[in-house]
Amino acid sequence: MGKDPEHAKFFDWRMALSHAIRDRIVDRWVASTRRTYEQDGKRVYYLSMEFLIGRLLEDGIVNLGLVEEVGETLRTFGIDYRSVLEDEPDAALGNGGLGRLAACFLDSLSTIGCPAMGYGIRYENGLFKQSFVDGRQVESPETWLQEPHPWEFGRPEVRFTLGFRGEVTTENGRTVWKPSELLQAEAFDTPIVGWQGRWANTLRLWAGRAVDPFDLDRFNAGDFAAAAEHEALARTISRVLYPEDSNEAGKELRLKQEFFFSAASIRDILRRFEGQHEDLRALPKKVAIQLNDTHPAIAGPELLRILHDERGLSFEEALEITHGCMNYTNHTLLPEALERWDERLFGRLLPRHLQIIDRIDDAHYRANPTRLLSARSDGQVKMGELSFIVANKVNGVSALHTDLMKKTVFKDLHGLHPDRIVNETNGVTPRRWLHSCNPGLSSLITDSIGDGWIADLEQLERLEPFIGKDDWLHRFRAVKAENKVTLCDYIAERHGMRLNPDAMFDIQIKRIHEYKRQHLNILEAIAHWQEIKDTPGGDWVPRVKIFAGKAAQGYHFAKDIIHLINDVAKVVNADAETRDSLQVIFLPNYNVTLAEHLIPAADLSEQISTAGKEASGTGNMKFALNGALTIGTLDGANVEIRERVGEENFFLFGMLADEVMQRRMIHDHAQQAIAADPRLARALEAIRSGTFSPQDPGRYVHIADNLTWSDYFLVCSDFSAYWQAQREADHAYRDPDLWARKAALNVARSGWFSSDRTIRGYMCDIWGAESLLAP
Ligand code: 26Q
Repeated sequence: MGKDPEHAKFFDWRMALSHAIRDRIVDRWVASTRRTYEQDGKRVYYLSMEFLIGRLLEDGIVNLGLVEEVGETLRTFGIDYRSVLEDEPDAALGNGGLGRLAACFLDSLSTIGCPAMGYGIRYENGLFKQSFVDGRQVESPETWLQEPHPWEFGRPEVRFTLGFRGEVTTENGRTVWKPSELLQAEAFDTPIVGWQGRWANTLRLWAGRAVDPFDLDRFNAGDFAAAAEHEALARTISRVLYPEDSNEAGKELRLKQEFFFSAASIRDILRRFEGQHEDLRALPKKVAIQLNDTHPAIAGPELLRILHDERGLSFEEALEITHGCMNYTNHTLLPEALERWDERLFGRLLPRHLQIIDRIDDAHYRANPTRLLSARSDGQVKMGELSFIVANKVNGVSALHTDLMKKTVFKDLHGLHPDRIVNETNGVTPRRWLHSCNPGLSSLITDSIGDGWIADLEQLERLEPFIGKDDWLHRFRAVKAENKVTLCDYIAERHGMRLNPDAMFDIQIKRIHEYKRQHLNILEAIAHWQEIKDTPGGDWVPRVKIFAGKAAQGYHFAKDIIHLINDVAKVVNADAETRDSLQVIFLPNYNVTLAEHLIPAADLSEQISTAGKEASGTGNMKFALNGALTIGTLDGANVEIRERVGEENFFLFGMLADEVMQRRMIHDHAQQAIAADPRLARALEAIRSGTFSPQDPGRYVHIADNLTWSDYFLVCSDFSAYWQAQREADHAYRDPDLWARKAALNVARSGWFSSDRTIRGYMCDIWGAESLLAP
């Protein structure tokens, strides 16, 4: 780093260490790439608008097996290893579950040795930073690239020129699109190394650049600002991650981002293929493309356009090849989150693609003339339908979600193509989400069954015989207790609040959404607080309720829920009567790193979405794997978690997905529920009357009104059952051995939720890809 150790900051140590680790990764990376070329098997391309990576240094150290060596080396300089790791900013190139899933998949693809590449956007500003001012969310830009990023390799020679708008004409019988607005995509590569460094794949992120970065004529004419204007405009395309995780506004820049990275990736894939092969008809044998939701759906029409317009294949042949390569993962059934574009906006930006989409619709109709199911209708381009029609396989992300896809959004298309929809239940990488984030539990597991579980998580079931042994269970309890103390110290240091480490740590961390029902959780906390105040000396099971999560900037109701929770926390934490029994805290700026701190310390995992709304959830898996019990509805992957860990080790409550649909037919469902449960009525009244906002008593009237008069997500209707489940959790927590046994069974039986299992499923059911590692 060009510095004397005496003057080096943590930043310098981190950079020096990162470069040392990076050197060791590069060897494996080059070897993997070479092997991939030699074998010439099928390659997998994972196209995603989001990769929520978090930090990378610890990943590299852990995967190369250098933890001891690095620790010792730093010690000789008098430098603390953890402090160096903590200096790294998160790569927050995603909003939540979908982006984090992509990051876990990269880790598993490399661990398994599947030749694969992730494609995305190199956002200069990742997901906004969240802070609170008087309890309200305030956003500020995230600037992870302001300091040098040691993990990426710029590839200025890998560039593609792309265009928007312009004319579609015919030349010698071929259709030609002449875009009028050009820009370039420049590649930046990050190696993703797998467990034990046996394989490394590439994450390739595209950055926007001007075709002609500097206008010399304008410069010479003295207009210096205008001379650089091109470059500034081109760079805006990869400037910022859209912070909405459900699509509302059909923003032009968003569609441009989608086309930008999809088109650059398709060209890169074709260039690589054509470097090794002659016949484009072999493409489906060599290339599997996975669309992470509909955000890269335009990759389908773009591939088709190149094959037909530029390479001269017939439309039918081009469509067949495209269909043979493309697959689509659906992550939501919420109607407002299904991507749709106004056809005028779409046609202005991508005139040729609109024509191609019409031809896809025509071809689909001719092959299936029974019904009209088109990607373009009602003046809109429907990206879900487009993706379904183009894709070879379409998958849901949990058993329940896949089933509901067949019955709801894709009912008619599923009728036409009954073999197209498959299920691949999500998973999480055990390297980050157990081994690295929870070293205490990781060591206990390895002491008990060896370290084979890290790359073969179902080995965790071999823990079951240990759970009956008192001394083992005591060690298990001690690990959790220690993790809780560590978290208490972390929170005290950063947020000035001392939590009671003996209390049950009850944690809900995820994006703030009405369907995820953080307001159900805080309502129960209010009712619980009121009940404690009724009998202050009572024998209560102490609770610490921890919340964290960001709300989309324009989602006002979600922001009001954050404000409410912060206001409730203020009142409750200041209450001397209740403070030994109940504490509430909302931690700011939830991100991957904060999750790594929180999850190992959790006793209770809140997974309380309205049934039928959460496609899968993946936080639920991380908690179970780290020995938290779930309180949850039968939604998303909760269903499969409960099946595996055992119903007696899961606090189930609430309506089922079909009961939810029934209940909504009752026009006064909320009032009925409120009338039937005095605790709910009293908690709502406290919100309505300003108990938590005494200086501004009307602040939360609209929340109480919404819950009373509309309550689309059935918070009131599920309240009593939720309350009951919480009391069952209290009851179980009173018996520490019983609780520890249940928690340990959650760990032992969660091995199936490894993203290694998920990726093997994709390889076998969807991609037809094989590992290039010796078994
Ligand atoms: C689309 C268009 C315009 C602007 C934004 C968007 C957009 C961006 C992000 C729409 C959706 C998302 C993210 C969705 C998401 O994270 N879904 C979650 O995916 C997880 C992985 O499968 C599941 O576990 C969660 O249940 C699901 O909510």
